[in-house]
Amino acid sequence: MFGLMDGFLKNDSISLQKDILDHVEFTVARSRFNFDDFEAYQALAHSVRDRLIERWHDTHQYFKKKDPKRIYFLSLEFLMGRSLTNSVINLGIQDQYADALTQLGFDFEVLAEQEGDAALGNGGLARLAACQMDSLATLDYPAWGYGLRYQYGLFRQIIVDGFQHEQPDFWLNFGNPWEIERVHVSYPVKFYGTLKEEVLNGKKCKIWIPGESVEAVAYDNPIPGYGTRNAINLRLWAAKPSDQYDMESYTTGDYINAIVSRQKAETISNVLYPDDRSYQGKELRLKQQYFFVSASLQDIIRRFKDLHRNFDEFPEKVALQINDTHPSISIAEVMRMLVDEEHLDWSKAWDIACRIFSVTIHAVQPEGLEKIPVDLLGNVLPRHLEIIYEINHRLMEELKKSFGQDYDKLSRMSIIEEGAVKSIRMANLSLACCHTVNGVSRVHLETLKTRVFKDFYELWPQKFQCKTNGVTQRRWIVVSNPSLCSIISKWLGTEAWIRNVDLIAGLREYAKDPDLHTEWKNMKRVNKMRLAEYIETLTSVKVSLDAMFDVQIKRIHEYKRQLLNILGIIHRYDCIKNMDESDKRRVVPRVCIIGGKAAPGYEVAKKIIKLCHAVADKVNNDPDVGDLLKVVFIPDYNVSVAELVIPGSDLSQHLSTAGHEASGTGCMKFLMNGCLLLATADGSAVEIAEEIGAENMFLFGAKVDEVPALREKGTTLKGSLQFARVVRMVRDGYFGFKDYFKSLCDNVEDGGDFYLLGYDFASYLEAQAAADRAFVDQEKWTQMSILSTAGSGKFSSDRTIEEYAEQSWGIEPCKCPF
Ligand code: 26Q
Repeated sequence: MFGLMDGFLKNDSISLQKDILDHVEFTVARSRFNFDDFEAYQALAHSVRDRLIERWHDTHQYFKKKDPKRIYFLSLEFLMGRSLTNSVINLGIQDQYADALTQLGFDFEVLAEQEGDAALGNGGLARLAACQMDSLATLDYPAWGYGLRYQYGLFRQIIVDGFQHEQPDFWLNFGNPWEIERVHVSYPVKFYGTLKEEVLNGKKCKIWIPGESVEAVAYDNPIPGYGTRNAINLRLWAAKPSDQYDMESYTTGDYINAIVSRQKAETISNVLYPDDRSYQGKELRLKQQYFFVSASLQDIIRRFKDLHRNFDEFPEKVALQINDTHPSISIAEVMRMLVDEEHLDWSKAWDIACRIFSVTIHAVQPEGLEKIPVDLLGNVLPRHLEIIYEINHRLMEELKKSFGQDYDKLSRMSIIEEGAVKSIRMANLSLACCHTVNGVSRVHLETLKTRVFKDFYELWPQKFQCKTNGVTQRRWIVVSNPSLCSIISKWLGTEAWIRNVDLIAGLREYAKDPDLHTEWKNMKRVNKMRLAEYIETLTSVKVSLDAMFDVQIKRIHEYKRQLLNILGIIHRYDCIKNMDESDKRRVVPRVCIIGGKAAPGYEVAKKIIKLCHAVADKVNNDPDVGDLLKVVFIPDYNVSVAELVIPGSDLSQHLSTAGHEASGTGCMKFLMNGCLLLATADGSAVEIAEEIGAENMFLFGAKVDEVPALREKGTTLKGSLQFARVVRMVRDGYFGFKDYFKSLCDNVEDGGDFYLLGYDFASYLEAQAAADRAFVDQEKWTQMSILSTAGSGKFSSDRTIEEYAEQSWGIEPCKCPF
């Protein structure tokens, strides 16, 4: 057992140097006298990986010994970004590594830039999963993450002539030092086939005879906690051809075709689906969902059976969290495993399923909830379809007891949706089974209760819980804004806030302190300088550091209203054009930064990106405007771009039409970094206003409960004259591409303006004007900025995870003692 107690590897800077050089020579296979930055990064990453593995082994051995109830977090997406800096910080050996590298003639930060992003997710939901893994590890919870190891992550966005193009993300091409391939941890996953009726122990039952088997191979990704030795596991499954399958084809001599068809198995984990609801009902998507769910559940049940025989104990040892309805086929799979394989009674199995599952919904609109056509499910997973029918039959019987013959209600609550395409409502399946249904902000939960799942809420009010999202301060302050991190620790006199973020409220006391103001402004300026350099390298636009850096970075979507932002920019431009020189002197200079990806099939979103470029072209090249206004589109927005942009922002925009953003988590990252928010009263912004005081942000626009009535009024609602004027400029071809932009203009005028841009425009401009006025008074601005950071404590994923642990999962920390 040598090394177990103290850790086998040494962490002083001399040992680290030796270790890095060994990895250069033996892992990367380069001469230790001649290697470049990328090779140095690889060697460094392997040296960090060794240390991660050490803790991860200890943690899992300890979990095994203690056998606590574990939480299994199932998600089709994890947006981890880069791992290097985060790992060395969480391991607590950042300074030692920095020293070791300096002595080898390298710079830690330069090497960190060599790493590509792990982008196995689309946006909010996926980054939330990553933040929650960090919190689970840091808070010592016995947790596992399960997902898919896509070979291609989210597409790379390139911009050609202002238009978005998509390119594949070959993220594994140069190897991935952060994962451990586990060829011996693999499970067969079955698809297709037929059902056969048989009599077993005098009972009629259905036997599934699958038609295809694909092997799921585990890739483990250690997730280190901060300030603890615990490192938990994110297990991602890759599809490999199964050896059990198709031996027949070899013996029949069709060797070449047999090999080719084997290779097809791998397509299951090939590519991440971009978030586009029009992809619903696709066979490959369903196969991805079932593939990772089936492998994960086999793994979980195997682990349970290592120590237990009786499934009565299962709910005491296992909690399953499903991240949106994407993994909800797991409910049918648990039933299949318990009934068909473990031979439990249906009612016993259902009781177990109801005690282990909880779900978090991230959608607001009923249209955002997944449906799977019955024909598709029946073909790919015939036994699961039958199980879902049985669950539904029993649900309907139960509902009849409460609602009698109210067939409208019964059909709304049914798991089966009748209609042109008969479908399975995955959300209703989740609601029928899960003991807890979580919303991601207070307003979101309210919408779920009163609109989306009204019937279910009336029946089972106790299931509905609010778990307002949070993000991890480790990634979003400590890793991405080290200067702010030092300032906070210095003024609080402790680093304890990194694990206990409530302490950050202590900064309020110094919100007016001139010395803190000086340090705060310097920090912001240095971060802005870094961002300005990045902007210039990428777009050749030079920006002034005295300007307000005004940022909107997130997925491009109509409801997020990047178009409102651009129309606001056009208004600002129009005003500047009509000013004389003395008026111009009073203008607060702005750099308007927009970034984000549009789903490849989402035409409107792609037009918005083009409009942004068209406006930027005009504005940035207009000598009348100069430094008063610059417009920048940052291409290929991802986690590491966010880490650079957020610390360098003054103002950030969150413009969703009220009632459309379930929570929003970007705003929390800006808040922590002391950027002021300009936002609608939507999602988590409502709770942010409560924490920091509405007077410290710029709120505008229609409220959640006003929106339906405003929509009723439809086209009779006209926007202001100012709105008409800016839309007219686009219509008239002031920015070119007149025909191409016509439909964007139609949507917000004749088309009914579903997202209420016209209605909110005047109030938006007022909020923008208020931001300008505040920026002029730099002392006031800095004070608001400090109060934003100081009020961000609630929005840590540590708080969210503690709420989940106590209120949904019933788990306790399990801290590795050595
Ligand atoms: C669905 C079907 C087929 C293919 C893809 C999808 C798909 C994929 C991803 C549908 C939705 C998503 C992602 C949704 C998402 O990110 N939602 C966001 O979740 C955040 C975390 O809770 C919230 O803060 C955001 O408000 C919410 O939009």
